[in-house]
Amino acid sequence: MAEYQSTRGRCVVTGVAGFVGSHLAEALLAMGMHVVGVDNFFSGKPENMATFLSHPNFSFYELSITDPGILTKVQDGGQRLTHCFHLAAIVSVPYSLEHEDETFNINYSASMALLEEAHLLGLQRFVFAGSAAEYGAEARMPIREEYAHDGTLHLSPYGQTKYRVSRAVASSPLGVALRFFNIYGLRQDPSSPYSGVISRFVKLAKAGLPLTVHGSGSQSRDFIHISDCVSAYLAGAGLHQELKAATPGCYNIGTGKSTTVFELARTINSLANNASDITHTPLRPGDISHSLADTGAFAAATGWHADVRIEDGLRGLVVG
Ligand code: UD2
Repeated sequence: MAEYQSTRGRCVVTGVAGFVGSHLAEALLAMGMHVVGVDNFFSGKPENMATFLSHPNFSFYELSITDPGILTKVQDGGQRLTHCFHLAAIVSVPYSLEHEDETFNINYSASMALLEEAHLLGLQRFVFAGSAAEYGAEARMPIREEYAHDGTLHLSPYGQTKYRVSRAVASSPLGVALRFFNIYGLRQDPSSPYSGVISRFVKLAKAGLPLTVHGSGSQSRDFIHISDCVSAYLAGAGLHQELKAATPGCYNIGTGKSTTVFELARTINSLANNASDITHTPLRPGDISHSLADTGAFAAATGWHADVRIEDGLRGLVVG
Protein backbone atom coordinates (compact mmCIF):
# COMPACT_ATOMS: atom_id res chain seq x y z
CA MET A 1 0.00 0.00 0.00
CA ALA A 2 1.16 3.53 -0.72
CA GLU A 3 2.31 5.88 2.04
CA TYR A 4 -0.42 8.23 3.13
CA GLN A 5 -0.09 11.71 4.50
CA SER A 6 -0.70 12.01 8.22
CA THR A 7 -3.16 14.82 8.23
CA ARG A 8 -6.12 15.96 10.27
CA GLY A 9 -9.55 16.44 8.87
CA ARG A 10 -13.05 15.08 9.28
CA CYS A 11 -14.29 12.90 6.44
CA VAL A 12 -17.70 11.45 5.82
CA VAL A 13 -17.74 8.06 4.09
CA THR A 14 -21.20 6.98 2.92
CA GLY A 15 -21.45 3.25 2.29
CA VAL A 16 -18.76 2.69 4.94
CA ALA A 17 -19.89 -0.88 5.66
CA GLY A 18 -19.45 -1.89 2.04
CA PHE A 19 -16.48 -3.62 0.46
CA VAL A 20 -14.88 -0.42 -0.86
CA GLY A 21 -16.07 1.99 1.84
CA SER A 22 -14.58 -0.12 4.61
CA HIS A 23 -11.14 -0.20 2.94
CA LEU A 24 -11.28 3.56 2.41
CA ALA A 25 -12.21 4.19 6.06
CA GLU A 26 -9.30 2.03 7.23
CA ALA A 27 -6.85 4.04 5.12
CA LEU A 28 -8.23 7.42 6.26
CA LEU A 29 -8.05 6.38 9.93
CA ALA A 30 -4.48 5.14 9.43
CA MET A 31 -3.62 8.65 8.17
CA GLY A 32 -4.93 10.26 11.33
CA MET A 33 -8.19 11.53 9.86
CA HIS A 34 -11.49 11.45 11.72
CA VAL A 35 -14.00 9.32 9.86
CA VAL A 36 -17.74 9.64 10.14
CA GLY A 37 -19.24 6.52 8.59
CA VAL A 38 -22.79 6.26 7.26
CA ASP A 39 -24.52 3.07 6.17
CA ASN A 40 -27.99 1.55 6.40
CA PHE A 41 -26.81 -2.05 5.82
CA PHE A 42 -28.85 -2.38 2.64
CA SER A 43 -25.89 -4.18 1.09
CA GLY A 44 -23.10 -3.28 3.54
CA LYS A 45 -22.32 -5.54 6.48
CA PRO A 46 -21.37 -4.70 10.07
CA GLU A 47 -18.52 -7.24 9.95
CA ASN A 48 -16.78 -5.19 7.23
CA MET A 49 -16.21 -2.51 9.90
CA ALA A 50 -14.74 -4.94 12.46
CA THR A 51 -11.18 -3.61 12.16
CA PHE A 52 -12.11 0.01 12.92
CA LEU A 53 -15.53 0.15 14.58
CA SER A 54 -14.00 0.90 17.98
CA HIS A 55 -11.27 3.22 16.64
CA PRO A 56 -11.31 6.47 18.69
CA ASN A 57 -11.41 8.60 15.52
CA PHE A 58 -14.37 6.72 14.03
CA SER A 59 -18.04 7.39 14.55
CA PHE A 60 -20.86 5.52 12.89
CA TYR A 61 -24.39 6.51 11.92
CA GLU A 62 -26.89 3.92 10.75
CA LEU A 63 -28.78 6.13 8.33
CA SER A 64 -30.05 6.05 4.78
CA ILE A 65 -28.60 8.66 2.45
CA THR A 66 -32.20 9.52 1.56
CA ASP A 67 -32.61 11.09 5.03
CA PRO A 68 -32.72 14.86 4.49
CA GLY A 69 -29.85 16.97 5.86
CA ILE A 70 -27.65 13.99 6.47
CA LEU A 71 -24.32 15.88 6.61
CA THR A 72 -25.72 18.28 9.20
CA LYS A 73 -26.94 15.29 11.24
CA VAL A 74 -23.54 13.64 11.34
CA GLN A 75 -21.48 16.73 12.21
CA ASP A 76 -20.67 15.40 15.72
CA GLY A 77 -21.22 18.37 18.02
CA GLY A 78 -21.09 20.80 15.10
CA GLN A 79 -17.49 19.95 14.21
CA ARG A 80 -16.67 20.99 10.68
CA LEU A 81 -16.59 18.30 8.01
CA THR A 82 -13.80 18.61 5.44
CA HIS A 83 -14.37 15.86 2.87
CA CYS A 84 -17.25 13.69 1.73
CA PHE A 85 -16.62 10.38 -0.02
CA HIS A 86 -19.97 9.34 -1.41
CA LEU A 87 -20.08 5.60 -2.09
CA ALA A 88 -23.51 4.56 -0.80
CA ALA A 89 -25.76 3.40 -3.64
CA ILE A 90 -27.83 0.61 -5.06
CA VAL A 91 -24.83 -1.26 -6.45
CA SER A 92 -26.49 -4.15 -8.23
CA VAL A 93 -27.20 -3.63 -11.92
CA PRO A 94 -29.93 -6.35 -12.05
CA TYR A 95 -31.59 -4.91 -8.92
CA SER A 96 -31.58 -1.45 -10.54
CA LEU A 97 -33.38 -2.86 -13.57
CA GLU A 98 -36.14 -4.28 -11.37
CA HIS A 99 -36.37 -1.23 -9.07
CA GLU A 100 -36.05 1.77 -11.31
CA ASP A 101 -37.75 4.36 -9.06
CA GLU A 102 -35.90 3.26 -5.95
CA THR A 103 -32.59 3.40 -7.86
CA PHE A 104 -33.41 6.89 -9.09
CA ASN A 105 -34.26 8.07 -5.56
CA ILE A 106 -31.17 6.63 -3.92
CA ASN A 107 -28.52 6.85 -6.62
CA TYR A 108 -29.62 10.15 -8.15
CA SER A 109 -31.86 12.30 -5.93
CA ALA A 110 -30.12 11.52 -2.63
CA SER A 111 -26.68 12.01 -4.21
CA MET A 112 -27.66 15.40 -5.62
CA ALA A 113 -29.01 16.50 -2.23
CA LEU A 114 -25.79 15.39 -0.56
CA LEU A 115 -23.68 17.34 -3.07
CA GLU A 116 -25.76 20.45 -2.46
CA GLU A 117 -25.45 20.08 1.30
CA ALA A 118 -21.68 19.65 0.97
CA HIS A 119 -21.61 23.04 -0.79
CA LEU A 120 -23.75 24.70 1.85
CA LEU A 121 -21.58 23.40 4.67
CA GLY A 122 -18.39 24.51 2.91
CA LEU A 123 -16.70 21.13 2.56
CA GLN A 124 -13.35 21.13 0.74
CA ARG A 125 -14.01 18.08 -1.43
CA PHE A 126 -16.84 15.83 -2.56
CA VAL A 127 -15.53 12.61 -4.12
CA PHE A 128 -18.11 10.47 -5.87
CA ALA A 129 -17.98 6.76 -6.71
CA GLY A 130 -18.82 6.68 -10.39
CA SER A 131 -18.70 3.57 -12.55
CA ALA A 132 -17.63 2.13 -15.87
CA ALA A 133 -21.36 1.42 -16.27
CA GLU A 134 -21.69 5.11 -17.21
CA TYR A 135 -20.35 4.19 -20.66
CA GLY A 136 -23.11 1.70 -21.48
CA ALA A 137 -22.08 -0.68 -24.24
CA GLU A 138 -19.21 1.48 -25.52
CA ALA A 139 -17.29 -0.23 -28.33
CA ARG A 140 -14.21 2.03 -28.53
CA MET A 141 -11.33 0.80 -26.37
CA PRO A 142 -9.67 2.04 -24.27
CA ILE A 143 -12.59 4.09 -23.02
CA ARG A 144 -12.00 7.82 -22.58
CA GLU A 145 -14.02 10.02 -20.25
CA GLU A 146 -15.67 11.98 -23.06
CA TYR A 147 -17.18 8.80 -24.55
CA ALA A 148 -20.03 9.07 -22.03
CA HIS A 149 -22.38 11.86 -23.07
CA ASP A 150 -26.03 12.75 -22.93
CA GLY A 151 -26.78 10.49 -25.90
CA THR A 152 -25.13 7.43 -24.37
CA LEU A 153 -27.45 4.45 -24.38
CA HIS A 154 -27.29 3.34 -20.79
CA LEU A 155 -27.92 -0.31 -20.17
CA SER A 156 -29.39 0.08 -16.70
CA PRO A 157 -30.82 2.66 -14.29
CA TYR A 158 -27.62 2.04 -12.33
CA GLY A 159 -25.44 3.26 -15.22
CA GLN A 160 -27.76 6.14 -16.02
CA THR A 161 -27.97 7.50 -12.47
CA LYS A 162 -24.22 7.16 -11.95
CA TYR A 163 -23.64 9.11 -15.17
CA ARG A 164 -25.98 11.94 -14.21
CA VAL A 165 -24.44 12.37 -10.78
CA SER A 166 -20.88 12.16 -12.12
CA ARG A 167 -21.66 15.00 -14.52
CA ALA A 168 -23.09 17.16 -11.74
CA VAL A 169 -20.23 16.39 -9.38
CA ALA A 170 -17.61 17.10 -12.06
CA SER A 171 -19.07 20.52 -12.74
CA SER A 172 -19.06 21.52 -9.08
CA PRO A 173 -16.02 23.43 -7.74
CA LEU A 174 -15.50 20.82 -5.01
CA GLY A 175 -16.43 17.74 -7.00
CA VAL A 176 -14.37 14.83 -8.26
CA ALA A 177 -16.16 11.86 -9.85
CA LEU A 178 -14.13 8.68 -10.18
CA ARG A 179 -15.39 6.12 -12.68
CA PHE A 180 -14.16 2.83 -11.34
CA PHE A 181 -13.77 -0.17 -13.60
CA ASN A 182 -13.95 -3.70 -12.11
CA ILE A 183 -12.78 -3.53 -8.50
CA TYR A 184 -11.63 -6.66 -6.66
CA GLY A 185 -10.07 -7.51 -3.31
CA LEU A 186 -10.55 -8.81 0.19
CA ARG A 187 -14.07 -8.58 1.67
CA GLN A 188 -15.83 -8.46 -1.70
CA ASP A 189 -19.01 -10.47 -1.24
CA PRO A 190 -19.07 -13.61 -3.44
CA SER A 191 -22.57 -14.72 -2.42
CA SER A 192 -24.80 -13.62 -5.30
CA PRO A 193 -24.70 -14.73 -8.95
CA TYR A 194 -24.05 -11.06 -9.76
CA SER A 195 -21.13 -10.66 -7.36
CA GLY A 196 -17.81 -9.70 -8.90
CA VAL A 197 -16.41 -12.53 -10.98
CA ILE A 198 -13.10 -12.62 -9.06
CA SER A 199 -14.76 -13.05 -5.67
CA ARG A 200 -16.89 -15.90 -7.06
CA PHE A 201 -14.01 -17.66 -8.80
CA VAL A 202 -11.74 -17.43 -5.74
CA LYS A 203 -14.41 -18.90 -3.47
CA LEU A 204 -15.12 -21.80 -5.86
CA ALA A 205 -11.45 -22.51 -6.56
CA LYS A 206 -10.57 -22.60 -2.86
CA ALA A 207 -13.37 -25.13 -2.36
CA GLY A 208 -12.06 -27.27 -5.24
CA LEU A 209 -15.23 -26.66 -7.29
CA PRO A 210 -15.50 -25.95 -11.03
CA LEU A 211 -15.45 -22.30 -12.08
CA THR A 212 -18.41 -21.33 -14.28
CA VAL A 213 -17.43 -19.12 -17.18
CA HIS A 214 -20.32 -17.41 -18.97
CA GLY A 215 -19.93 -17.96 -22.70
CA SER A 216 -16.48 -18.66 -24.10
CA GLY A 217 -14.72 -16.45 -21.57
CA SER A 218 -13.26 -14.26 -24.31
CA GLN A 219 -14.98 -11.20 -22.78
CA SER A 220 -12.50 -8.97 -20.97
CA ARG A 221 -12.42 -6.45 -18.16
CA ASP A 222 -10.03 -3.97 -16.56
CA PHE A 223 -9.67 -5.40 -13.03
CA ILE A 224 -8.36 -2.97 -10.44
CA HIS A 225 -7.21 -3.90 -6.94
CA ILE A 226 -8.91 -2.30 -3.96
CA SER A 227 -5.65 -0.76 -2.68
CA ASP A 228 -5.27 1.13 -5.98
CA CYS A 229 -8.86 2.31 -5.67
CA VAL A 230 -8.17 3.63 -2.19
CA SER A 231 -5.13 5.55 -3.40
CA ALA A 232 -7.26 7.00 -6.22
CA TYR A 233 -9.85 8.18 -3.69
CA LEU A 234 -7.12 9.85 -1.66
CA ALA A 235 -5.66 11.57 -4.72
CA GLY A 236 -9.16 12.61 -5.76
CA ALA A 237 -9.63 14.23 -2.36
CA GLY A 238 -6.20 15.87 -2.36
CA LEU A 239 -5.10 13.74 0.59
CA HIS A 240 -2.42 11.56 -0.99
CA GLN A 241 1.07 12.38 0.24
CA GLU A 242 2.86 11.68 -3.03
CA LEU A 243 0.26 12.79 -5.55
CA LYS A 244 -1.18 16.08 -6.70
CA ALA A 245 -4.81 16.81 -5.81
CA ALA A 246 -7.15 16.21 -8.72
CA THR A 247 -8.83 19.30 -10.09
CA PRO A 248 -12.64 19.06 -10.21
CA GLY A 249 -13.74 16.71 -12.98
CA CYS A 250 -14.57 13.20 -13.96
CA TYR A 251 -11.86 10.55 -14.22
CA ASN A 252 -11.52 6.88 -15.15
CA ILE A 253 -9.92 4.65 -12.55
CA GLY A 254 -8.59 1.39 -13.92
CA THR A 255 -5.29 -0.26 -14.74
CA GLY A 256 -5.35 0.26 -18.50
CA LYS A 257 -4.79 -3.51 -18.89
CA SER A 258 -7.38 -6.06 -19.87
CA THR A 259 -7.79 -9.67 -18.77
CA THR A 260 -10.22 -12.14 -20.29
CA VAL A 261 -12.58 -14.06 -18.04
CA PHE A 262 -11.04 -17.32 -19.26
CA GLU A 263 -7.48 -16.17 -18.39
CA LEU A 264 -8.79 -15.18 -14.99
CA ALA A 265 -10.33 -18.62 -14.42
CA ARG A 266 -7.12 -20.39 -15.45
CA THR A 267 -4.89 -18.20 -13.25
CA ILE A 268 -7.12 -18.58 -10.20
CA ASN A 269 -7.35 -22.37 -10.64
CA SER A 270 -3.60 -22.61 -10.94
CA LEU A 271 -2.96 -20.46 -7.83
CA ALA A 272 -5.48 -22.52 -5.83
CA ASN A 273 -4.27 -25.88 -7.24
CA ASN A 274 -7.85 -26.52 -8.29
CA ALA A 275 -7.98 -29.55 -10.56
CA SER A 276 -11.71 -29.20 -11.38
CA ASP A 277 -12.50 -28.40 -15.00
CA ILE A 278 -13.75 -24.98 -16.04
CA THR A 279 -17.41 -25.21 -17.05
CA HIS A 280 -19.15 -22.96 -19.55
CA THR A 281 -22.69 -21.64 -19.06
CA PRO A 282 -24.74 -19.41 -21.40
CA LEU A 283 -23.63 -15.80 -21.73
CA ARG A 284 -25.31 -13.51 -19.21
CA PRO A 285 -28.01 -11.28 -20.79
CA GLY A 286 -26.73 -7.73 -21.23
CA ASP A 287 -23.10 -8.77 -20.69
CA ILE A 288 -20.73 -6.40 -22.47
CA SER A 289 -17.82 -7.87 -24.45
CA HIS A 290 -14.97 -5.64 -23.39
CA SER A 291 -14.27 -2.88 -20.93
CA LEU A 292 -10.89 -1.17 -20.64
CA ALA A 293 -10.06 2.20 -19.09
CA ASP A 294 -7.97 4.96 -20.58
CA THR A 295 -6.47 6.26 -17.35
CA GLY A 296 -4.47 9.09 -18.91
CA ALA A 297 -6.62 11.91 -17.53
CA PHE A 298 -6.26 10.96 -13.87
CA ALA A 299 -2.55 10.19 -14.34
CA ALA A 300 -2.02 13.65 -15.87
CA ALA A 301 -4.06 15.37 -13.16
CA THR A 302 -2.52 13.66 -10.13
CA GLY A 303 0.39 11.39 -11.12
CA TRP A 304 -1.67 8.37 -9.96
CA HIS A 305 -1.34 4.98 -11.58
CA ALA A 306 -2.39 1.50 -10.51
CA ASP A 307 0.42 -0.39 -8.75
CA VAL A 308 -0.97 -3.90 -8.27
CA ARG A 309 -0.51 -6.33 -11.15
CA ILE A 310 -3.46 -8.71 -11.58
CA GLU A 311 -1.29 -11.80 -10.91
CA ASP A 312 -0.13 -10.31 -7.60
CA GLY A 313 -3.62 -9.20 -6.59
CA LEU A 314 -5.03 -12.65 -7.32
CA ARG A 315 -2.17 -14.38 -5.48
CA GLY A 316 -2.94 -12.23 -2.44
CA LEU A 317 -6.57 -13.34 -2.50
CA VAL A 318 -6.00 -17.02 -3.16
CA VAL A 319 -2.79 -17.77 -1.30
CA GLY A 320 -2.98 -14.96 1.26
C1 UD2 B 1 -19.37 -4.59 -13.62
C2 UD2 B 1 -19.86 -4.16 -12.25
C3 UD2 B 1 -21.26 -3.66 -12.33
C4 UD2 B 1 -21.37 -2.57 -13.39
C5 UD2 B 1 -20.87 -3.13 -14.72
C6 UD2 B 1 -20.87 -2.06 -15.80
C7 UD2 B 1 -18.72 -5.55 -10.61
C8 UD2 B 1 -18.85 -6.67 -9.65
N1 UD2 B 1 -19.84 -5.28 -11.36
O1 UD2 B 1 -20.12 -5.70 -14.06
O2 UD2 B 1 -21.63 -3.13 -11.08
O3 UD2 B 1 -20.62 -1.46 -13.00
O4 UD2 B 1 -19.52 -3.57 -14.57
O5 UD2 B 1 -20.42 -2.54 -16.99
O6 UD2 B 1 -17.71 -4.87 -10.68
N2 UD2 B 1 -18.69 -14.00 -15.14
C9 UD2 B 1 -18.48 -15.34 -15.35
N3 UD2 B 1 -18.75 -16.21 -14.34
C10 UD2 B 1 -19.22 -15.79 -13.11
C11 UD2 B 1 -19.42 -14.41 -12.90
C12 UD2 B 1 -19.16 -13.54 -13.95
O7 UD2 B 1 -18.07 -15.76 -16.43
O8 UD2 B 1 -19.43 -16.64 -12.23
C13 UD2 B 1 -18.37 -13.04 -16.22
C14 UD2 B 1 -19.51 -12.13 -16.55
O9 UD2 B 1 -20.41 -12.73 -17.45
C15 UD2 B 1 -18.77 -10.93 -17.15
C16 UD2 B 1 -17.43 -10.93 -16.39
O10 UD2 B 1 -17.32 -12.21 -15.79
O11 UD2 B 1 -18.51 -11.15 -18.51
C17 UD2 B 1 -17.37 -9.87 -15.32
O12 UD2 B 1 -18.54 -9.98 -14.53
P1 UD2 B 1 -18.77 -9.11 -13.21
O13 UD2 B 1 -20.15 -9.41 -12.75
O14 UD2 B 1 -17.66 -9.32 -12.26
O15 UD2 B 1 -18.63 -7.61 -13.69
P2 UD2 B 1 -19.36 -6.80 -14.90
O16 UD2 B 1 -18.26 -6.21 -15.71
O17 UD2 B 1 -20.38 -7.59 -15.58
